[in-house]
Amino acid sequence: MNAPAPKTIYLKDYQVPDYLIDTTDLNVDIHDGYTLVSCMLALRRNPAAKQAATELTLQGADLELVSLSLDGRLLEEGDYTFGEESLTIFNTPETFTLITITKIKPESNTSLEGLYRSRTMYCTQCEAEGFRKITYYLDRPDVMSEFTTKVIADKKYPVLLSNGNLIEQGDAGEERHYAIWHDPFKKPAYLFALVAGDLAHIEDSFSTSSGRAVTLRIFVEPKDLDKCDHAMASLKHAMRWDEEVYGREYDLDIFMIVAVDDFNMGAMENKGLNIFNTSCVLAKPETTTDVGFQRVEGVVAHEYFHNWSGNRVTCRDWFQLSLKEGFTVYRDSEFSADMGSRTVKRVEDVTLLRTLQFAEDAGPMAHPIRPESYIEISNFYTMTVYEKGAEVIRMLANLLGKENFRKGTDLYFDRHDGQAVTTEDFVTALADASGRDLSQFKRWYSQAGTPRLDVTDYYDEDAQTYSLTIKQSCPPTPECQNKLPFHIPIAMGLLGSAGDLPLYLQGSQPDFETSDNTHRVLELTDAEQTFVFERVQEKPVPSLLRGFSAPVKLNYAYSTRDLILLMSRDSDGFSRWEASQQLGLQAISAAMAAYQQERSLDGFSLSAQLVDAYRRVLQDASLDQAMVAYMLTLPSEAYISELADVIDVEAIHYSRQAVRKALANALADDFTRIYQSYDHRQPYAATADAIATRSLKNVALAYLMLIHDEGSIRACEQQYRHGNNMTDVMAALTQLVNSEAPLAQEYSLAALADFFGRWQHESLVVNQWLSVQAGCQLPDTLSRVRALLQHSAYDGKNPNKIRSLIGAFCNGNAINFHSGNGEGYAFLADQIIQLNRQNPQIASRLLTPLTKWKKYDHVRQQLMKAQLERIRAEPELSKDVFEVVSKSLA
Ligand code: B3K
Ligand code: ZN
Repeated sequence: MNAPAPKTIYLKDYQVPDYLIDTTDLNVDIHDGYTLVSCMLALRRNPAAKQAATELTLQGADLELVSLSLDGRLLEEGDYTFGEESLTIFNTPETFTLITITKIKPESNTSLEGLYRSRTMYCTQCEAEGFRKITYYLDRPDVMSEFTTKVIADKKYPVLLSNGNLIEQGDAGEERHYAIWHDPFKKPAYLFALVAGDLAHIEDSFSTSSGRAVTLRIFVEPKDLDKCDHAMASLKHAMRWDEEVYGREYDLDIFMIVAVDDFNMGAMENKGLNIFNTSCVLAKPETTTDVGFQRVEGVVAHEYFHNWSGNRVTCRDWFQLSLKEGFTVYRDSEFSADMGSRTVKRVEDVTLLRTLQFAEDAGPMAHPIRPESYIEISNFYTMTVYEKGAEVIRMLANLLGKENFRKGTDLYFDRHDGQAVTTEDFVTALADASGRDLSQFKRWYSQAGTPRLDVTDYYDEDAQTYSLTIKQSCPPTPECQNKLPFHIPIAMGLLGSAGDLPLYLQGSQPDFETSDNTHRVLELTDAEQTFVFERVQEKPVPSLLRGFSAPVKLNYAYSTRDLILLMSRDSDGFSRWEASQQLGLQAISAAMAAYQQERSLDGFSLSAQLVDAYRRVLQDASLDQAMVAYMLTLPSEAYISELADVIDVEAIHYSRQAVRKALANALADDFTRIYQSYDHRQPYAATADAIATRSLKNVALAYLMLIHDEGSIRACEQQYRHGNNMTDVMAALTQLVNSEAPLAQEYSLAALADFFGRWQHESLVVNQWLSVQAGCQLPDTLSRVRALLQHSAYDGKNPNKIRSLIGAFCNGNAINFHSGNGEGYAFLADQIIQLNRQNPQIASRLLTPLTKWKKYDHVRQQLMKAQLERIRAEPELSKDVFEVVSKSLA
């Protein structure tokens, strides 16, 4: 008989907890092979509960109960009962003390949730529901308690950490010791953390704006001590920024980060003790790319910012996840924009959103940023909750303006400090502080799907008016067929032949006081609205959705000439980039049409006006080099696929390649000039400027490598061999690995062997080596991936290795993963079946590319579906995998 389908949890069923836990006293006694957890809870009936409860149900999973006592009385059979993942105690009084002793086995915990062992250390991951794997508890975010934690372990683990401040430490018998930590701030169990290990640390200090001294420590394995400086600098920048921009100060005497090699995601914001994936904390130029440096800065800031947006004010239930995640992503994104280039950061965020989040919104797992239901909450740490959630906050910030948004967040933090609240509470605080009516805006929280804007225009030469008619619609999603209109801010301007035109919008005042009146935000609230501009002396080209002011798809029939004007003249940097992407798409579409008609793409060429326009970008000294690099980078295969109704894998791949080759040939001189003027001996710096110049130079190299001339291939090999930083080394290696030219192939084999020989002891560098091979676009990559699974460098239990090899192949290598015979799909299903029991979260994440099966041709659909069905038929499917597979097949 099949096991019953796992239960769905609904937002509408939310009820306050029956009991509250005032204090939690934990005693975690770590031994080789097992850990004893004694947990003393001071419980009290919740005055807000509808009825006075007389029993208490605690959550617990994979625990061995050793003993249970209530107010000093040992409980016996009959006093309590076990549920599937719970323990219910009968006849519970108004207030009482409960002591549970449980035994757990961190060494055999492969799910990496709860307390587990990673290499030589013990560490925890409790969000969302991992604390129940440590002890029986009211494991829900609206139960906030004051924690005191005693950690006891052998002295071979000299570092013993938990949340809050250290209040005592000492010996605990032969070769053992203890440390007691107390966290004065009430918190939900998901923010609990504990670490025991042989760790080294760097230390610094920070003086808060009110003059309090905070000790900052980053703990790592001793071999990694030379890779912590960037994270420390980022942390201090983030602490200062949060004071300046949000008025938020840090609140404990110490802030700690611990780097762990086996970690399911990037990092975790546990109160005062952030635990990080090594990939998001360690960085040095020789081992880490520019993207890696930026990721460390962003993630360190993100986790730090959670101290207010997430910890001091937390979520009432997991449906409110975007309350803390969307807001915190918005905060970290603005921080990164302030640290580097605002336009560049915007382009990067939008690129991510429009490929991965838009695809999620159009697939079987689509959900609003505040979902209505889930089977496994781990499946809802999604691009939608995080990235679209951040876009929703960005729209609010822009609608309110800087001052009112700050008033709103101040009110939110003051009003709800120490509470577990809802997204509704957040919007209410913003509305109250600004006086704005945000009731229609709230639909962004409850309606899934990417709205589409269809824009038409009309220029009346006689009346000198220009009308923009904007229609909004939103495709149906699994849980909602008919959407009500959204409140959509559309930032815009009008371009004439000499640049931006002044805007005289009918019915509203021109703004010459705070601006030059060439930019404004239209607020679309109806299904269709017309905006009329007066005193327009020539037919303008509309610049729409500047800065990507809303997470929507915009359709306006731009001509190539319009786009070239926008790309070269728009005052908004984002719009210039967007125009470059539209132009790229037009060229790729032309190539796709030829490919689909079985015409050869050899010698495919581009119009002279397009080539000239790109050349002007390359020669425009006023532009940020990073923007030039992005404008010269064609839309990715993933983005083109997202836009397609039916994804034609080969047509997309070969057409994009053909356009790239055409650009390479047409602009070879400019690319050569850029490449050769770069001084490879300059010392590495992770500044925005240095990153920008490097990225443009490496874009130039990538184009030059498509020409297959010996000079470029040799230059690439030289860059691999002599590059003084990992960005340049990886850029060169990637080009060698992906080039069809025989000489490059020869170099690539030598370089791959050399690279591994040089870096085999640096796990994070080996991950890059795995990824570059898994991402190889040439034939036969799957065999190489299979061989790498057996390589000593691979570890099938380590999420970073799994992502670097299997993830990189299945998500970043469409032409090979989607190979027509379906072997890529079968390969992925094999991996998921194997991971299902070992690490359900990772297994479920890996499923994503198969869930998109409906977007492919009939043959691929059948092949993908067959693999999903094969997974579904597996016995003992985890809730995580079950939910994604069953929704995909529904
Ligand atoms: N809050 C954590 C994510 C936890 C994921 C649990 N499956 C990291 C972050 O978003 O900051
Ligand atoms: Zn977060």
